[in-house]
Amino acid sequence: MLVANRGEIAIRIFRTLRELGIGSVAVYSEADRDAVHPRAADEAHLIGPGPAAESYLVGEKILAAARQAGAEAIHPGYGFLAENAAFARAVEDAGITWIGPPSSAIELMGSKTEARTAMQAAGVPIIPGATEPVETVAEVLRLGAEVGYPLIVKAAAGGGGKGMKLVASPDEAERAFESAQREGEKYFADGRVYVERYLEDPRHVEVQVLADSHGNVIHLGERDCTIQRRHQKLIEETPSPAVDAELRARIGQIAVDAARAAGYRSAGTIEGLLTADGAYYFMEMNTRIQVEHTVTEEVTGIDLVREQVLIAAGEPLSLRQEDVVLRGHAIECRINAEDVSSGFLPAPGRITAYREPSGPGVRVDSGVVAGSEISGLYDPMVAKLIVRGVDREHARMRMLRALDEFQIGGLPTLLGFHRALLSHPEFVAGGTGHGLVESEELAAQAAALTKEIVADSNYLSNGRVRPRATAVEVGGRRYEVTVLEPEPPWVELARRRREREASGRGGAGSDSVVSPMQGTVLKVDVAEGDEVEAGTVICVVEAMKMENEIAAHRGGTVADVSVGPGDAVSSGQVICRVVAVKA
Ligand code: MV4
Repeated sequence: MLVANRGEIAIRIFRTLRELGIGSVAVYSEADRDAVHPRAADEAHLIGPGPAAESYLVGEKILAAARQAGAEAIHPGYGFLAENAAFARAVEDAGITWIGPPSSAIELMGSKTEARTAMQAAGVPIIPGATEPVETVAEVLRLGAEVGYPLIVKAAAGGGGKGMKLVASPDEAERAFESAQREGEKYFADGRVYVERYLEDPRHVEVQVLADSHGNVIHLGERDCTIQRRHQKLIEETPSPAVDAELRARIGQIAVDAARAAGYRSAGTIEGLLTADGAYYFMEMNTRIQVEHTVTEEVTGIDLVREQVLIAAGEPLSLRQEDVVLRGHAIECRINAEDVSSGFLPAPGRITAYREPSGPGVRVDSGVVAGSEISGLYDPMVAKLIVRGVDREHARMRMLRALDEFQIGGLPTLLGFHRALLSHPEFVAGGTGHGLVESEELAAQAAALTKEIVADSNYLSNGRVRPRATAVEVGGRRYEVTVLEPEPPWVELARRRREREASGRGGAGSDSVVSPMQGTVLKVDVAEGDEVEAGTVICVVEAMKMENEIAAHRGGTVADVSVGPGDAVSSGQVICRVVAVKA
């Protein structure tokens, strides 16, 4: 199976393919030659030449790589070609299995107005407003009179918030209408727009669905993605703090009805708005695996990518609705390389230090290592940090712990921002956080909680430190201190050479006794000048809680004992010499 994507999601998919025993094919752009994802697949194909920014978007080149690799299927991941109906059709026409929904469902959901029409016909509640594109300002005004203000004008080809304009009162209709048209034209090459009633302070609640080719459709509960910045999700959680079992069953049924009406197959997401009074409206359907699918996996125990693959292979769903059990609470933080202090500007660059958190309930989906370059060509997401806990508060505290463990040096990230956000009373209370993400207060908190990870060789090299005595003055008082500074790489090389020479490897008749392992000397049984035989115990070294006797390798006189009880010894380190007694 070829994965037409990069970074963390490509690696995420390769993992499942390995578990399924399916061979994997990566594609990579020239900019991604040193990236991790090509190394994570069984084989990798360069897509080029051409602008690297576009590589993963050129369907022809992806198909050529698939033919060259003999791939039988293509998984698109998210973004790039994932919701391109023409590409999905081209894949199927090439006799290659598309790991995703039918192209007809992608097409239907790609048009927000056609989707609204189809959903309304299926009895799925839609946000009050137009189901056809609105062609004149007069029509906007007529809808305003009908459903009331405020209104919102949205691009018909849009989604994810691009080309959205608020109309607070009739006098704003013309500007909003024209501006939304221009943005639709600019972003989607489609200037058609439509109008909805604007809902105040809603929650973004989306429902995960799975549909197989045998007519089975189930839902896996909801995700709450209310906390966003400029329509970019920053944090997602499940269950939603605003959804109880009864509401879950209701919105779950709405999502299943929506998927059925779309003739859906594969994993998909119904995005909806939930108002404070409990009304739930269909907003759009994402016909792909989403970034935040992980939180659903954590509480259901279901591998959504595995389900996608099995569904595409014609298998029935691995479980029925009544078998779905939601356990605990999961939260995902998107760790982007962005600078909060400059208004979340992407901050591409090289990661000089990198250590991921782990431990109970922690999952990191990432596509980088120390030394990786975050390119300005693609999304600046470095990693997704996902935690699960028994309940929301447990998951929240666990996330704070994991954020604290995460070390990323060399570029600014959202680690500090997320620590501030998760500590904020509004998040603790499970509120909608309207305006919070953009607030000065949170930016200041984020700055205070941002730890500078020095780009040192501790993480890039061997992690060894060496002591250096120095003096510091604190408040005018002098202290003699020992600082532990990262050992430069050449120290290790020099040590190895010394040890090689000392142990006399390559030189016959060596008289050195060396420690075969790294450990701590417990006792030394000989003194300089002692006569020993081959096999006499020289010392005892403790390693991994086991005592190891180090014996003389020949008979002779002990000389140059260089260790004592309590000393640390490294593997290959000389302990003493046994000088042969002259005949
Ligand atoms: C809306 C809305 C209010 N009324 N539509 C659409 C894309 C998504 N990123 C946010 N969208 C919204 N559509 C109507 N008719 C408010 C938003 C919205 C939002 C919704 C829930 C949670 C956070 C939000 C942040 C910005 C905008």
